Amino acid sequence: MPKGTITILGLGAMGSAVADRLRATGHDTTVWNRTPAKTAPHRAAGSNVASTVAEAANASDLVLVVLLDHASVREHLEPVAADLKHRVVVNLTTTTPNEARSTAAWAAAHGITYLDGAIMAVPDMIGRPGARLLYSGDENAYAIARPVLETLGTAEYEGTDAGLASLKDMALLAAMYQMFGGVLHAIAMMRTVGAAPTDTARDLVDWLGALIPIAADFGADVEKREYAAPPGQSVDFTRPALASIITASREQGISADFLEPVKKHLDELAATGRGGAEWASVVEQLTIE
Ligand code: FVH
Repeated sequence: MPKGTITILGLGAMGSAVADRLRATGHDTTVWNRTPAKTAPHRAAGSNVASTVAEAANASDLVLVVLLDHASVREHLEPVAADLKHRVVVNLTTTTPNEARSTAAWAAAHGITYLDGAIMAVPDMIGRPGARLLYSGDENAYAIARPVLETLGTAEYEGTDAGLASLKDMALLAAMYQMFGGVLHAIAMMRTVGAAPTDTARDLVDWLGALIPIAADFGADVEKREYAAPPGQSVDFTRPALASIITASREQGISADFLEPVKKHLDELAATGRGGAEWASVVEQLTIE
């Protein structure tokens, strides 16, 4: 458990939620933000305010970084590498796996104990049930920081490869954006006949909620690479269904841009003699050689 104050670099929506939670759980905090005005409510609530990144780094054995992106992290950490030496840095900023690995390598070269993090939550969820945070990188850093990190939400350690937390974050977000893209497509279709988006949204919550457990079946089939249909729906069954949805979308004046890539992959499977396989076998099309 780190002694003394905990430093938070970055007081945007997420950094502020992290600082609020740490204070609420009895931690002494030191904060820094590029735009100093954002530190005022934190000072009023009891945080120490550092006027430079170096001052913030030197205040604590544990430094949490909650900046916008990889570039802003490196821009602000590199000049203070010497100040961060022997400290634990947990980077909660969203980055790609390779950016995380690059920062981990940079940190290791400067004697900094580095853990990469990914936040599967919005700011309001921090410290509440449902907040899930993923970590990967230095095991020792995780062991030291864990009691503090567990106050933010469920903490899950993914492994020593610093890119793993980010990879899972990106994979789950990829699924989320595709799903919500589909939600918006459905709302757009129904709006063409005057259906209230809120009504369509209600239908979608029921529909998608009932179907989402099928993801577990897909996972099991892909794990075994067994794509028997039935019980799964075949490529040959799914292609015309998707073709009809694309046609219906266009007839309503709605672009099929979100749907066409899936149809393209199914067409390719059918064209190469794999139309009888379960359509989850499309996963094998996604690996770029
Ligand atoms: N908010 C959310 O729902 C998501 C949930 C999942 C994880 N993300 C990631 O968390 C990182 C921080 O996001 P945020 O919500 O705090 O973002 P903002 O409110 O926009 O605040 C951004 C902070 O970063 C500072 N900043 C931006 N560019 C720079 C820079 N070049 N140098 C120094 N600081 C920079 C910004 O400072 P300022 O504009 O107030 O001066 C804010 O402190 C992020 O990776 C999300 O993907 C949140």
